[in-house]
Amino acid sequence: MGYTMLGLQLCLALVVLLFAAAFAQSQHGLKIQLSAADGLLNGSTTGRILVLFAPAGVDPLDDIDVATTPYYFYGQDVYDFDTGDTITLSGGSDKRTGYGVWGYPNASLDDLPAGEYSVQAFLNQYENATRSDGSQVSLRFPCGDGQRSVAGPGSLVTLATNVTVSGGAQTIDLTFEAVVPEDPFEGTEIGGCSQGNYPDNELLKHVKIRSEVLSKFWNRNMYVGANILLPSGYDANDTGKRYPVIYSQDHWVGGDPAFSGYYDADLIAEWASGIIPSTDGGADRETPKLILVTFRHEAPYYDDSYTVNTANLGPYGDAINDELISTIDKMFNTIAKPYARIQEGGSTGGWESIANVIFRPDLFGACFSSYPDSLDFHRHQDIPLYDAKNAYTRPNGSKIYSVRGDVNGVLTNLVQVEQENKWELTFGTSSRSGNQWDVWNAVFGAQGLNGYPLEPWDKVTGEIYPEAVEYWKPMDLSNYITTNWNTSKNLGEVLKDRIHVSVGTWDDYFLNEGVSEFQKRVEEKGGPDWANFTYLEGKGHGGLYQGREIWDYLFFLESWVKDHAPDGKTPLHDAVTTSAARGNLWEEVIARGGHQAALVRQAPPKLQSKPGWQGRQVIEGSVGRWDPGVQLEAQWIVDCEAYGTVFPVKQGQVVTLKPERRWGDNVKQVQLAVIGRKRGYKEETRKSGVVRGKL
Ligand SMILES: *[C@@H]1O[C@H](CO)[C@@H](O)[C@H](O)[C@H]1NC(C)=O
Ligand SMILES: *[C@@H]1O[C@H](CO)[C@@H](O)[C@H](O)[C@H]1NC(C)=O
Ligand SMILES: *[C@@H]1O[C@H](CO)[C@@H](O)[C@H](O)[C@H]1NC(C)=O
Ligand SMILES: *[C@@H]1O[C@H](CO)[C@@H](O)[C@H](O)[C@H]1NC(C)=O
Ligand SMILES: *[C@@H]1O[C@H](CO)[C@@H](O)[C@H](O)[C@H]1NC(C)=O
Ligand SMILES: *[C@@H]1O[C@H](CO)[C@@H](O)[C@H](O)[C@H]1NC(C)=O
Ligand SMILES: *[C@@H]1O[C@H](CO)[C@@H](O)[C@H](O)[C@H]1NC(C)=O
Ligand SMILES: CC(=O)N[C@H]1CO[C@H](CO)[C@@H](O)[C@@H]1O
Repeated sequence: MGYTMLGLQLCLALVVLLFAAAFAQSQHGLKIQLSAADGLLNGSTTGRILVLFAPAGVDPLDDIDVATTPYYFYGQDVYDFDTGDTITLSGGSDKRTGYGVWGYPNASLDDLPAGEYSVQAFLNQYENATRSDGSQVSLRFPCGDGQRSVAGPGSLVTLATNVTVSGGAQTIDLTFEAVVPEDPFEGTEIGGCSQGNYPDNELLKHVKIRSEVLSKFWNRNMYVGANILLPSGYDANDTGKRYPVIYSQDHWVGGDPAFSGYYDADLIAEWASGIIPSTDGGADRETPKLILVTFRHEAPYYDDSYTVNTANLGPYGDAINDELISTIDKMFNTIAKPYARIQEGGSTGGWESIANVIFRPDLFGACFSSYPDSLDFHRHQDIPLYDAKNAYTRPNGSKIYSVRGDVNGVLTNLVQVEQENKWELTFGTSSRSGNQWDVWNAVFGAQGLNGYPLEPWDKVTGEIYPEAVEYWKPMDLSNYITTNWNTSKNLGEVLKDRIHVSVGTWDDYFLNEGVSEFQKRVEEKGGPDWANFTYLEGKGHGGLYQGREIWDYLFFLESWVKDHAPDGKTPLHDAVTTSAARGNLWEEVIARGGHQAALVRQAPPKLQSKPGWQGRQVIEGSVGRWDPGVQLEAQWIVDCEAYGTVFPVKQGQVVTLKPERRWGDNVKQVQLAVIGRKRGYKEETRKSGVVRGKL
């Protein structure tokens, strides 16, 4: 055998020098220099800087919407920033790694038009965390503000300054002078950061618990809470009189005294009085006797957790469903049975309500889900995620839209997926903007090798990575149901008649598309009566299930509970509330999508020799396995020296080296070095073992 693999015989660190990192820093143009006032910092800090340019005289925080035109803002990650340090922002980011400036609407600082501006900078401070699966991330943790993308509590801030931008070489010096304080909060603090319990009144109660499972995962204290509205006539001591519970899923509601978006102050007054005055001259009615609950689960990555177990956010499903709900059941006179627990909500809450019935049929009876986030990723909003190559642009070159609306009676496309993603990237790299597309990446996908969400497409180019999308399948709710239709979970039987979805055909975010895809796939299995779908013609995003009025809706939900009670018309049988039908189990989620899974999917380059050219041995190499989206370049190394030029390679590509005649019969050592680069990943060089022998 002429060749031996000597994995240990490496050419030391020499090769690293072969890849000189080419960070293109702009030589001229605009520079922003930032430092911190003496005494401000408590030690070095890591986070995201955002520099905002508004028209002169305007508060830079006035308008940072995606559709803004005359406002410009630029972000850059910062590591270990300390008193005495100066950070300089200039140009645009290095395209291959994403380190450097990224701005909106123009990526590079060099593209900021000359003019008069009001300028202000913020530094969103991250906290480092080592999760129980070993992954390490720097993130902003909840602080009672619903994950504000900029200027959240704890951010460093400079004064807003008038600046004339010349369009030529120029340096703007800014100094962080203060820390954004926590939002005003009245109530009983538990665990800090204004997420505590707001003042109770007779019927509105607040519960907050330290979650064991989340705190264990994050290696820090993590909390979840609930706002609980009791019915009029509720008597805590009369434990024989028990009530069904409506769990309304929604965004961060804080301690909103109106309880949540759709119960305004007037409704709360009627609720408290127990009487709904007649509006049509008929008799007054008694309010429905239900307990209404909303959750407070502000999370890393977003203003809420999506109420499921995910590898990026942690076991929020278990924290809310097993820890918090059982606490609520102990504290209040609930009927703690699936038939008397309804999940409902719209949009994010629409997805959460249906997902919780699908994953926890042992806990909840039914869902009434309105205009839910994508139920089926054949349409993720309007992106055909499984079939498309690009999330931003269709094959014919037209743009994929994220937002549309009724403009004078005409359904008009308004904001592109590309604009929103690039806008988000300004607020945070690695899906840390605290915004919508990023939290979907976190909730639906796995962890990347870098600990952050394994993004389904390149945030800059829109190129879709099918291998990353594959990880989304367990959160594709029709895929999950149909693949567990007649497994031991038996979802075809278990979920029948329990799912109700309502959506407008003009949904502002194209969410009716995902509902149709979901309906098509579950009905292929279960027929037209398996679940109930309502499409409201010409209606956009918003409102209650089927466009109902609030009292009508609550009576309707109450009637579902009555019908499915043990003495009702169609009792919910134990067979369909069995714990064997549970899904989204934490151990499975973290095993499939956590840090260990990320490590296992990596492999170093590997060489083998094959008979080839003129009877000599040709060396064939694999470039190894890397995360989806890692861009690769390779370099042959012969006898510890670079051989030939660095050449681009694709994932999965086989590369070959043919020995040269002039090498004669000399003993040669051959090795393959591959360097990987990805936005948000550290550059990494991996080397094959050495193939050694006569060439
Ligand atoms: C330093 O720590 C104090 C006390 O925790 C806090 O109030 C302050 O905001 C911190 N400063 C910075 C710059 O983070
Ligand atoms: C900044 O510019 C605005 C608009 O031109 C002006 O009203 C304001 O007084 C200026 N502020 C300072 C501190 O000069
Ligand atoms: C936090 O993590 C960052 C990397 O994201 C690292 O640069 C920094 O040194 C860490 N800070 C601390 C205090 O460990
Ligand atoms: C900056 O972005 C705007 C909006 O997308 C665009 O119209 C303009 O051409 C860009 N400017 C430069 C210099 O690229
Ligand atoms: C419930 O019982 C406790 C003592 O067991 C008593 O202090 C309280 O006043 C009672 N509450 C009502 C509403 O009757
Ligand atoms: C491109 O394709 C989309 C989707 O198939 C279609 O709706 C659109 O009209 C096409 N646009 C052009 C310019 O052909
Ligand atoms: C599930 O359905 C498939 C196809 O209809 C069938 O082949 C399989 O035996 C069924 N499995 C169970 C557990 O009933
Ligand atoms: C219970 C329920 O939501 N039923 C609805 C089923 O869907 C039809 C429309 O397709 C509605 O009219 C029903 O109200």
